[in-house]
Amino acid sequence: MMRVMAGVLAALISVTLASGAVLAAADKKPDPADLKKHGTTPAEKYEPSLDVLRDQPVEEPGVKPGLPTLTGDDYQHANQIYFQRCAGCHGVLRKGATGKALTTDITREQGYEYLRDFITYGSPGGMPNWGTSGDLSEQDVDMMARYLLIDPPTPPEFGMKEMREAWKVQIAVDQRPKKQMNKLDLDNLFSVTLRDTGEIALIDGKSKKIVEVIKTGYAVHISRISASGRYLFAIGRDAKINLIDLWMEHPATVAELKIGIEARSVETSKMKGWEDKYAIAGAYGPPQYVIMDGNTLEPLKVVSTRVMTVDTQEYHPEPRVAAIVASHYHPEFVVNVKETGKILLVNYADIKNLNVITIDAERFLHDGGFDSTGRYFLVAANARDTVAVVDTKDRKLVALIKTGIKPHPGRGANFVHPKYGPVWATSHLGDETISLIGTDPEKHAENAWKVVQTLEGQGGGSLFIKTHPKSKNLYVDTPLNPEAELASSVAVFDIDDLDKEYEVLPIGEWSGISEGVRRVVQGEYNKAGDEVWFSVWNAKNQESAIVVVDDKTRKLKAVIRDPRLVTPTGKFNVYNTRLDIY
Ligand code: DHE
Repeated sequence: MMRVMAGVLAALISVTLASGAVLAAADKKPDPADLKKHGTTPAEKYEPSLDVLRDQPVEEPGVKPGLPTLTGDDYQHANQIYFQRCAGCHGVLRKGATGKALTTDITREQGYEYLRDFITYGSPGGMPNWGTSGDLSEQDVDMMARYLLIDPPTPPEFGMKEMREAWKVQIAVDQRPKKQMNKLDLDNLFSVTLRDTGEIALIDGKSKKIVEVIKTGYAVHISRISASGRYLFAIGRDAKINLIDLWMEHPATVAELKIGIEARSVETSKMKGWEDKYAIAGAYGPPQYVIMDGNTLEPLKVVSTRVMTVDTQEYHPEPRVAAIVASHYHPEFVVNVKETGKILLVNYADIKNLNVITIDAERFLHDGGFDSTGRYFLVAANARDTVAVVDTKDRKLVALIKTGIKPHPGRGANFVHPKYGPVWATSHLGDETISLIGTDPEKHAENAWKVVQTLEGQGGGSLFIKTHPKSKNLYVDTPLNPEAELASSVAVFDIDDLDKEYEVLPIGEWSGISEGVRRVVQGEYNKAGDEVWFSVWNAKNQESAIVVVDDKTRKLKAVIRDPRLVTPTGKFNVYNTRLDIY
């Protein structure tokens, strides 16, 4: 998109802001205390970026007296910046999420200068300093301040009609193999997201060779495996799901569906008797989840998540669907709705008469996983520094537990603490701590659903924590830490002696790659639980790698370097993912 030159812009503003309410309010200035440079911390930066909605063309607003005019490329460009940088916190409709509401009744009251200064300098409340950090140019800041004075465009809907048009079955069920046609050790296969090429790589756990690279949606977020281990589901940010049949001689996509415009989560039915029957995916936009046939992806039911929030009980127009897991106790999916703070137990036994239990938890639910028994689901309400616990057997909320700042567990890590018994752990984006939460209400009732110990790791900016039932190590990554050394290494704790200082593994250095920040992200175990794999995640035009660590010795075991390994992020071992082992 073309950017407008500064001089032209200045002229435009003076014309368009020449009269009316906007100018009258423009002398209202932010508190001087707010006008200092605030750090753009990893926790502040880690917000949804609506990269796909960003690229949807939007209708230009008409010219209104007293309001700025943004037309053509400028308007589309401002809209793109908004969806990429701002909508994650302030909402697509600008009605607020973790950030404040920016509807025009508010912004016009604040006025152009106030908005411009706020965007430039940020605020102690968590608004990044987009201008002084250099992330947005002066022209961009100016354009955004004017954009916020104009009514927001309405994001597109994506209903059953659009889904059915997008649905493709490349290979019908009766044309697919009746048994596994390849010699792959499927249980020890890893599905690796190649984020910036819109692909996944299937890597053999033993030889560590890429056996297949498969085209997918844009920037796949996660892969999940059907209960039988045959089908792999990958969901792109563009809400496109690929159903991949691992039994084919060369595993490939057998069906595709797009369930919305932006999405992050997909899961398949795991209850005994319902294996592989259904799949579900949740969208960030439009706010909805979709139940599909597990073998063909045929969309069967679309359900909106637009309801009241748990706290103020006000209507939320765009609550995004975050993590989804499949219950092992009932034919149910556990659907976590971010902005409303509600956890939905969606029963798939009778899709026509859909039974949904709504559990009030806490707002801004994001990611989480089961405890070691598979009964309790623990999920981070990250902007509220809380972990919510749901009993998927008795179908109710068990606890809301305060943790460190902005917990981000991935699926979390389960192990037996030498003193407190079974615990589930999360690291944090906003501080260096690791919270260990007791998970055994039967034999360790006094410790259950409490933070029993807090460890100190390398620093904030952690995304994922990992161990394995056979391991004595607890690995904590810090890929979003601003210090390059911390971003490219992991801390390992000894589970038998958690008071001992952690050891630092310089994974980035071990990769042998010298260029780039070499962010080390998301440990994932092999099936045997004796190796842990880390992504060394560089920019698209730089080399990336996967580093394999010998879990017993904590020494380097192998480095996977391959020109096809572009921006590897998440890795999903078939066996561990399908059985929820983490
Ligand atoms: Fe993720 C899990 C959303 C940024 C890699 N991420 C999840 C889940 C959600 C989510 C809702 C849980 C899915 C589930 O369990 O069903 N992620 C978001 C965002 O909204 C956010 C903050 C910004 C965005 O616009 O997407 C975001 N995520 C990232 C990244 O920057 C990462 C590191 C690289 C990338 O792909 O963009 C990233 N997210 C991952 C991974 C998982 C994940 C690898 C699964 C981890 C696991 O072990 O289960």
